[in-house]
Amino acid sequence: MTQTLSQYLDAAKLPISPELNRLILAMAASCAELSDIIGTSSLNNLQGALDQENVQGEVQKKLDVLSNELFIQPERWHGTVAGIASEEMDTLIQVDAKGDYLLIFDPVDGSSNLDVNGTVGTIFSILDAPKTGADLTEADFLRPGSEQVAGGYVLYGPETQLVLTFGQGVAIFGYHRHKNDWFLIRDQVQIPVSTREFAINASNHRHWHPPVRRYIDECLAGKDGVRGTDFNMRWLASMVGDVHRVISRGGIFMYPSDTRPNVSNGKLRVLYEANPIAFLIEQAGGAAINGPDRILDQMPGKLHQRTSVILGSREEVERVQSYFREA
Ligand code: AHM
Ligand code: MG
Repeated sequence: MTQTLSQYLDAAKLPISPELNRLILAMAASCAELSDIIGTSSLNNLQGALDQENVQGEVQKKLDVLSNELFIQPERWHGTVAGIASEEMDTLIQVDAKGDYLLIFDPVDGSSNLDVNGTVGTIFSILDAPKTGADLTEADFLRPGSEQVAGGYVLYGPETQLVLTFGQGVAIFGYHRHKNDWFLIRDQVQIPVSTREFAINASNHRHWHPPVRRYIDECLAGKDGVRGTDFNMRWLASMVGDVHRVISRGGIFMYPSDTRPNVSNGKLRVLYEANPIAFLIEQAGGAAINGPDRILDQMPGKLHQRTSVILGSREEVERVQSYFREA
């Protein structure tokens, strides 16, 4: 077998502190635990919804809550984490005043897939904690995605994989259950610059803004339209799954804002989903925008802020961006 995650993190080329190294290993170990829980969830009666909603008014699944409880256990982080913000919690929690980092996550993304045994994932983002010694506030988490020190996701698919960046390229690791360890699968992953594959929830077509409609209609017209070539479509309703396909073989993924009142700022969240995924996509040579602008330049206004998301193979993302700028 190739390099383990731990060996990869120890390699001198990475600009990471011993604390960040420990934090990433703790995150990988926590996700391996969650992978086992998800992998036996029907057998253990952990499928289905709870009779409660999260702060964003979304019905919570049993596994949304259980996974969140798993990740917020302070002893997991060995003193490396000062505070946590999660998609499943109303507000931040303080963990360890001496911790160097802020940890932000969506514990189970794509949780509508749980009941059909479809792909889900954990998405995480890491920021430097403020060094003031004062209690953390929401404002400490409200920083542009370009300031992330690490970002990644774990995909619970046929194989459990960790996709990780520290701002020096993207590496993919596979979890080997019997060896209880993570092994490097690919390093310096690059997304093909061009693609003929798009991912969007097409049932929202009538709600889309004109630049999105123009782009997708041109793809659908295929050989007979202005693009002069046929496109393929995929949609898993699991951002991690759809993004993993884009990272693996190229493509464009879109969850744009639209005219529905609850999607006027998009559906996906800046801190838990858009920022870490945009960080990975850019590090793999792709592009990630909210329409006219780069996702990583956005200054979030609140913890649960949403954003429009368009990302993937550079040529297609730039084409959509030009449609937004023309509009
Ligand atoms: P979640 O964090 O509540 O699971 O919502 C995010 C998910 C993404 O994984 C996915 O891309 C999107 O919601 C699917 O939404 P839709 O059901 O509208 O197609
Ligand atoms: Mg999510």
